[in-house]
Amino acid sequence: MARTQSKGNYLEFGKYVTTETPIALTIAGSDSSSGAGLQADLKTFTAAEVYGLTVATAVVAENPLEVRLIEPVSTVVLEAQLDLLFACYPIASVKTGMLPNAEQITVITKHLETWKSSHPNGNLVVDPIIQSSTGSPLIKPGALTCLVDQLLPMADLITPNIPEAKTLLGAETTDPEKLGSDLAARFDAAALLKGGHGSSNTTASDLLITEDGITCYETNRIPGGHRLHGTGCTLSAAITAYLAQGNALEDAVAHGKAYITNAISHAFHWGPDLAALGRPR
Ligand code: PXL
Repeated sequence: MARTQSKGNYLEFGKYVTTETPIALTIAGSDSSSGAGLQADLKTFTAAEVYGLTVATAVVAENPLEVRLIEPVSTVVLEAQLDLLFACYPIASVKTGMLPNAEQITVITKHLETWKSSHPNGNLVVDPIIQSSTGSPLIKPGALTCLVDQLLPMADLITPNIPEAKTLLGAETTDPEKLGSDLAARFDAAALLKGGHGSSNTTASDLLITEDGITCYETNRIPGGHRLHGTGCTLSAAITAYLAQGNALEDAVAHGKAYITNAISHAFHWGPDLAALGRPR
């Protein structure tokens, strides 16, 4: 039967977006295969019942086997998206993902400074994406200093994996506790060291370092989970959404960890050559 009266916009599964629905923004690249990037973020926001906004930084033509082509958007296109969204939505949380070059980082930092000055309780989650899981660089090497000098000092939460943390700090150590503490101290932010690509075969642990101490979030490693791309983006997006819902950081990370663990256990699985698609049986 046709619906005659609309109460608002559909979020998902018949739930309506109301004026109470928290709003989160992702500033990220478009992943054509939707495992990572702004598609992963938007799906995650929606699943967490947060209204998601997207600012695209680049179009990435990829599938789980390869990144074929990356086209960053111009700063004019970037700025228009940021202007329009910040002008009319009460954004509770912002997540940044793939930021391909220094010019973009400067524009984004300027907009986030203005947003933060009018939203002192707003949460900024910076996921410092450096390369795809297939090894393609997603940020120009020269732009890393810009990320470190301009954007990271504004972050409330930084969510690197171990290689990203090492690069940002120019560190040799792979000790997650040391990397997390050094990042938190350097940028006066909380740091979540994502261990999804870590060395243990049996557990997947993420370490949250805040000024209150260290919390370890550990789950059993799901076989094949390390072969999925976008798990890091999805975890950071889930935390961003749960922060927008008003959760304290420790709770947002715990809910985010539960979300990604469930998502991995229901994801497509790949054959040994990464060619065969199929659902886990
Ligand atoms: O998973 C990292 C990542 C982030 N953002 C975009 C990507 C990828 C991986 O390929 O394409 C847009």
